[in-house]
Amino acid sequence: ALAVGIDIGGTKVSVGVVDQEGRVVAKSALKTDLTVPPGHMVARIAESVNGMMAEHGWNYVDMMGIGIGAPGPLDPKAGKITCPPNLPSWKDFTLAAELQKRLPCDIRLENDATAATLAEKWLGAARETDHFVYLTISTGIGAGIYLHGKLITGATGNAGDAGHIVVDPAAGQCTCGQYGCWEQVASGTAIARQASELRGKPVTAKQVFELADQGDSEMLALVNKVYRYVGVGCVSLINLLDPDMIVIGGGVSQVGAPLFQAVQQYVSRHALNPSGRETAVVPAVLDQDAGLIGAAALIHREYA
Ligand code: ADP
Ligand code: BMX
Ligand code: ZN
Repeated sequence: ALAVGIDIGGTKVSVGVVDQEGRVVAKSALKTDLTVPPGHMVARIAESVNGMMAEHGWNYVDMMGIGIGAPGPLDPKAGKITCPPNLPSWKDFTLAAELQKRLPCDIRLENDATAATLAEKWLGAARETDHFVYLTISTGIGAGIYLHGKLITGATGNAGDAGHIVVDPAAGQCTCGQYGCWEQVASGTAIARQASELRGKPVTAKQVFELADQGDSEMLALVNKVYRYVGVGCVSLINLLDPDMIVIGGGVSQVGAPLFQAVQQYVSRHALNPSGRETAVVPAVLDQDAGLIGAAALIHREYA
């Protein structure tokens, strides 16, 4: 049996078909275009899904459903994005209903990081643990919380919006209105913004890490500051939730070993350590597909 997974982010949308074992059997990507109304993005997404199905000779009878992971805040029951600070034009957008008009199949919606959490538990780094936090460092920062063998989604389905915990009140204002949110200082967007300010011209997050690697001292200082901020946020999550493991995915996690070493070291030094707790900080095994497989897992897996 197959399911469609749709992972909507602030930068890109991944669309794919995933089988019952979690294998991605078809996949394509779109750029998130904030200059067009969300209805246009939905049309592009539907076109991509329908194109993929036609190409493989699948029809909707073959599909158990469509799972969507999207940035929040959102209303999973109503299938609606409510007031996303990073997708301002998507305010009160009835995403599931709009997609339903074009894709005749059951649709489930959850936060993108929440969906990716399911995938890492199912097939990824957290298979063996019942207590972990999944973190995406991407356009923003999002988290999913899995404790006592259960996904924790909260009263409205929005638990884990960790990008908006404050790590430095002296830092600038976040899209949510607070000052010094985690994603305001350590997301991919924040890394690019800080570097661009320093250089007086556009610099991407990927370039920041490349320049730092080549010995650029200004970019190296920025990278180290970002690693420390990632560590600071992880320590707060560990002290609050007592997970065995923090799994990190999202575009920025592609930096790899230097990020994981720096954050692990910060966590080992600073997280409270009752009865020998040592929380591992590890990469998402499903890497850049965690969100996509997680979206499909909303259909394939029991989670609520
Ligand atoms: P989305 O937020 O749409 O889910 P991604 O998970 O790809 O998308 O995250 C996008 C962010 O990741 C952007 O800020 C981008 O600059 C950054 N990014 C992408 N590739 C890399 C890389 N190789 N190294 C560091 N940052 C990266
Ligand atoms: C933001 C928030 C979260 C989301 C996280 C990662 C918005 C639009 N979304 O903190 O709900 O999980 O970003 O989203 O404010 P991504 O687009 O970076 O993958
Ligand atoms: Zn914020």
